[in-house]
Amino acid sequence: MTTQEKETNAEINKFVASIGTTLDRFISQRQQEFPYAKGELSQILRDIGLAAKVVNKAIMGSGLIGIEGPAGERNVQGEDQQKLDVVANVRFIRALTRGQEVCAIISEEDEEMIDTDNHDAKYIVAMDPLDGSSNIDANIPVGTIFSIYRRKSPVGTPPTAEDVLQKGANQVAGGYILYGSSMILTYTTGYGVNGFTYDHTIGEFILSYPDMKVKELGAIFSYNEGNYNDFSEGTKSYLTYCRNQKYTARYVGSLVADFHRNLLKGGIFFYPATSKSPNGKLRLLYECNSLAFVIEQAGGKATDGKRRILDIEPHNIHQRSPLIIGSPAMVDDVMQFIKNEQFQ
Ligand code: AHM
Ligand code: MG
Repeated sequence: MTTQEKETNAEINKFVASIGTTLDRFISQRQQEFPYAKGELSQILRDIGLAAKVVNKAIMGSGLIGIEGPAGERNVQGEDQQKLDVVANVRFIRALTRGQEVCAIISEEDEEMIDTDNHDAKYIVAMDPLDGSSNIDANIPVGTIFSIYRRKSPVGTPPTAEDVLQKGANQVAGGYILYGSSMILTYTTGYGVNGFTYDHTIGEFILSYPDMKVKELGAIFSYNEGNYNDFSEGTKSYLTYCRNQKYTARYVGSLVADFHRNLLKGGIFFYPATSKSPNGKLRLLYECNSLAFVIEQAGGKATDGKRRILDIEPHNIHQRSPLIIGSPAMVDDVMQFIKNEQFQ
């Protein structure tokens, strides 16, 4: 082969190289993991992927088209709603409703359960459509967090409170999307954790983190230092231990970003109870449970300080919970420091 022919072949090879496994193909290949599902769960994951692409586009263009900043409303938590919170909420609700496989949605942005009118659908979605949105104006990564459950009430009837108030251990899928320097979708259906990076040139999520596992012991600790004076004595002692171990402190303030980094590198994230937030700040149904399912599937642990997060029986769709989550040996260490404390 002449040098010129070799160069031509190399050029062609660049264009015919495999693009990898797309999210769609991956979901189809894993269909056999859902014995009762006839493709409905796969459709929901595809709908979430579609909404994520649309939200990503809005985030990328937000500075240009003027949708950064507050929407002038407060959500059910009494927090300022950012315009992009509203955009993300509408996009995910629309995609899930039109996909027709979800009978009810609970969202951080909506006080009540949303009945999608798809009463023949078998599934429920709990979501925080745009987590960490107070960071959006500063161009700092934000995320979406989701959990999928099977309904308890009979198919063909309107969804009920019993359908949406299920403990995290009942999840059939959980995951998150990180809108960062690239967009990443990570999810589990209870058969390991897989992460997909969005290739915007072809409009597809490509498998980039197969079968993710968190390190047994990491060296990153993540918490809001401003809350330090409110922490329990055991928590403070654990932080002293982290400093003595020369761990690295990292805190973005976007849960998805902090969680994703610690999942990849090994570490612990905690948002304990404080005097301002006596039950912690984060929401059990659409923040703690989804990430607890992911971390357990990756070999890690998640607790509220006393109980496994996934075992907590919810009584309110917007219930908050303290969260300690990450590398298993680090979660065990925290538990040693706080084990004799009165639980709030
Ligand atoms: P949000 O859902 O209203 O965005 O709030 C949740 C966010 C998390 O992403 C993050 O871990 C936490 O709030 C940060 O809280 P704080 O600013 O108190 O440290
Ligand atoms: Mg939010």
